[in-house]
Amino acid sequence: MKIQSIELFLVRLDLQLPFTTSFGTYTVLHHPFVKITSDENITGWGEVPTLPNPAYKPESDHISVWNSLTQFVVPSIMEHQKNHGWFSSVEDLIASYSWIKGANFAKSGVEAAFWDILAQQKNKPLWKIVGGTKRTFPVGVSIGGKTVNEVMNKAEQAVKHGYQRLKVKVWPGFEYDVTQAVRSHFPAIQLQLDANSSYTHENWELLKKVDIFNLLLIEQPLYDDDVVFHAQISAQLKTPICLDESIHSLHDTQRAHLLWKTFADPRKLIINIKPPRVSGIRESITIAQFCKKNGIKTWIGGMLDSALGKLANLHFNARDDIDLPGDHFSPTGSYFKRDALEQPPTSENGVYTLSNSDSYGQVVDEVRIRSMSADHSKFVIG
Ligand code: OSB
Ligand code: MG
Repeated sequence: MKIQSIELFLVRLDLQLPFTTSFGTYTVLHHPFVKITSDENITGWGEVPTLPNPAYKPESDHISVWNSLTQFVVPSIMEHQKNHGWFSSVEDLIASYSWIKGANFAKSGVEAAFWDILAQQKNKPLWKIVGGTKRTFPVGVSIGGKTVNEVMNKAEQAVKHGYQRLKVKVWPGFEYDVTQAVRSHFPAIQLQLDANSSYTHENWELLKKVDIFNLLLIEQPLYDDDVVFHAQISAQLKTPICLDESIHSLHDTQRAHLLWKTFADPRKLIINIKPPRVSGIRESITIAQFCKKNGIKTWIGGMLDSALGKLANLHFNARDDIDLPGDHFSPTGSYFKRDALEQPPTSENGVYTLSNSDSYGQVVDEVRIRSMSADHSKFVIG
């Protein structure tokens, strides 16, 4: 594929309801969108689901991602295009910027746009291009509320919409009452918790109190850069531990597997694969394959993505090495007052069915994206 131009848009997204995690409450997000135009005049789009600050992880905020894209990632791609004339594959694209350490979120945006073009060139839905086989699968929702009441309201809405899996945000001191309330109202629901790295050596044992609630998993209780201590505490909990923040690559996944084999039990390790956190779809495929081979369960987590990012994740979910329900949307539908696509993907009773149309299954309306953008940059070859 020959790349003619790469454009970046900084899309403003206003949340319908505030979203609270252990690291703060969000009301407005700015997501970098990448548009690649090929020499056949096919345009591919990718979203980077950033947060307003790096409280979740380093380089997950839109300011870092915009810098990485404009200063390093996009210039490296343009340089390769000038020197080599084309890109023979996704691997070739990745090789053009692999010298850059980190910047996974930024890299994932250009990779997503590239996959979108590949799917359009082949007139196939994205899920077939990324190796998917199942068109229909259950999805869940993530609930971030400041109080037990707020969480219960969102949980009730979600269950009314037919969702069968809930993920609830917790932090030290806000774990027992909220989990007990959700579990006693919905005894049969698939329930998981996400601590977003808010517990320490001093207080993680608070989680032993929620170990009795028949949970699917507890996500990232300890430090965002840790794998070792997570393996250590896994041996003392019945509930599987799921890693989010601390997994950036296949190598991190392999390290986690080795540690769980040594200190705990690999059946109690789950990986939340977020393509943007691991630099894109290509690395996500490798991780999913490794996990399947080694008995580690996986699922596709969201990052308050707009409809475009959610669609990318849903297409990836078609792979048979993805085991658990992924994050769909807010309990009531799109997270945003105005979404980046006209038709945010909806699920029927908590079950999603992928489209058979080309690529994402929906054409990106550039006029809409431009009208929602706070910034725009264009890079052209030649
Ligand atoms: O840890 O999974 C997380 C949102 C922002 C940052 C981190 C996380 C989340 C979510 C939202 O849980 C899930 C979703 O998009 O549906
Ligand atoms: Mg998480």
